[in-house]
Amino acid sequence: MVVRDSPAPSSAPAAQPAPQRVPWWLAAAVGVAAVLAGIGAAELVSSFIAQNGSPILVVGAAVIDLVPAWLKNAVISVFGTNDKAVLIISLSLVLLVGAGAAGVVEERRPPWGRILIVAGGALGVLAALTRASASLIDAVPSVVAMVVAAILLTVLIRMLRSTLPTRVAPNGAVSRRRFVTATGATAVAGIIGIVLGQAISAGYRAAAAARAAFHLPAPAVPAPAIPAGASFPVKGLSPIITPNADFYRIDTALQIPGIDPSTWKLKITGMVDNEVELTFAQLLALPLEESATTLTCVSNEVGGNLISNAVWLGYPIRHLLAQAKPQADADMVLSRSQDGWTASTPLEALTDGRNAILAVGMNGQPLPLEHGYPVRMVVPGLYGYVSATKWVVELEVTRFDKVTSYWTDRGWSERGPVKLSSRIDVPSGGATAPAGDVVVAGVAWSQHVGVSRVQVQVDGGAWNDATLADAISADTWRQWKWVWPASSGRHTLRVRATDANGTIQTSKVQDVVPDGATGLHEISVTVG
Ligand SMILES: Nc1nc2c(c(=O)[nH]1)N[C@H]1C(S)=C(S)[C@@H](COP(=O)(O)O)O[C@H]1N2
Ligand SMILES: [Mo]
Repeated sequence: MVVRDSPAPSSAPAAQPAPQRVPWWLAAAVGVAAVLAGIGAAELVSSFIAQNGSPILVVGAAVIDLVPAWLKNAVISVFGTNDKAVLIISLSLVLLVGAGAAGVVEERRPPWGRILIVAGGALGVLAALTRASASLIDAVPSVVAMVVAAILLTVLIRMLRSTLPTRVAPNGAVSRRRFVTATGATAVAGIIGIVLGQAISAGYRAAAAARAAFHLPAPAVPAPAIPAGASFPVKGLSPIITPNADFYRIDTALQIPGIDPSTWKLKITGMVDNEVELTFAQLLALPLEESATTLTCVSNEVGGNLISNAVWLGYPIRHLLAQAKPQADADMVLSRSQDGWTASTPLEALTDGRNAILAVGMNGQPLPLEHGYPVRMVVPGLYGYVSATKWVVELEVTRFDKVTSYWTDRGWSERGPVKLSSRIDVPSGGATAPAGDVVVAGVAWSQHVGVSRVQVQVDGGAWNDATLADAISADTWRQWKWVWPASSGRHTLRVRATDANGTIQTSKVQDVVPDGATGLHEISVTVG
């Protein structure tokens, strides 16, 4: 067999330009522009929904945690208090070099540039999720950065290739100018996003720093010890005190208000003889009291989890109102938060001796930012929308027939006393259990009235009395449990509570609108 060279093409295209390569620095510029845009998008997203998830800051924080002590000390001894700036600049350089590399690699060997970007995004996700008290949402900005950067990288590299001359388009399918404009615009948009995102989050970050440096004063009146018998050791049962990180959160704040406690003030205005003004320092100097109160959202469905219990530290609002001297015909207090949200609370609920407080502490911690730092209201017995104003800055004493509040303007009831209710926590709905004794347990509440009895019903049969855990007070929920001699098959469990006045929880089903849901919580369990 004879091996020969392939024959020369008989008719070589005459005007075929020599194949050209894209200059590496243009591909690198695309990488940088795409990554800047990704980070810009992420910083914007972070400033609205996940302030603790800014990719720059989470990666920076992770690096601080990871660098060995000797290196940290060396940096501090050379750069002093500029160490954070050195860190951010070094990280930015690494990021830009990596971004440039991603551009070059994507142009030469797609999809490896995109893979590099995904790997970078994964590092951001990892850094975000391994922070202390991280939540899943903190990963969102890094995912946004990764997706935006990968898409723009693909698009811009394709555009860059199309600027090369071909036989059909000797000057390239896309003009150089269009490519340069697109890449430049991408980079500029990214930089604007980063600057804007940082600016929007600045207040939040300052408040977070102030909170971190703040030590709660000791209570003048400590909460009575939680009775040992207030908790049943049942797995899956809601803990009697909800840890701050698990406490439900409801508000209209697109961005958590970042309040500087040194400029915070509470004003008591409106139908009062004496307007009162109180600074944070003045509030902290008052004899603060601790009390456990269970907060509930009016939007809590039967069996829902928009309810949590905490030990709050604060100052009774009735004392401040006594100083302000409400006029005789006033019947409501319109509390206003720093971001303009309002709640209308019956004046009586703030003066009748219950533990209605201006809270500064939650379970031994300063109020978390999302729960109202530096100061919020906590009023036992009323749903949050008419009482629990977070980031509170003003109490306007007024009348129900003169003004309305944020949610009452939107179809919710003027009055919002918490309704007697109960919930089954274990077994969880749809669970399977072995036949025999099955522990059924949950919580029941009727804040400011108290719960006196809880009963469980199987398949519509007789009501069985559950054992009640000790009450902390009438203002908190109460655990209950019942041992169910379960037989094989599919069963329905229902729970109902009775309040301290002897009123039995109604089985009548009502939606959450306009003043809270009613009905009995029911689950089905397969025993077998
Ligand atoms: N400033 C402000 N305070 C607010 C709200 C709000 O939207 N803005 N929502 C209220 C509602 S509806 C409830 S149920 C409680 C929830 O408090 P939490 O998020 O600390 O659980 O806060 C109340 N305080
Ligand atoms: Mo609520």
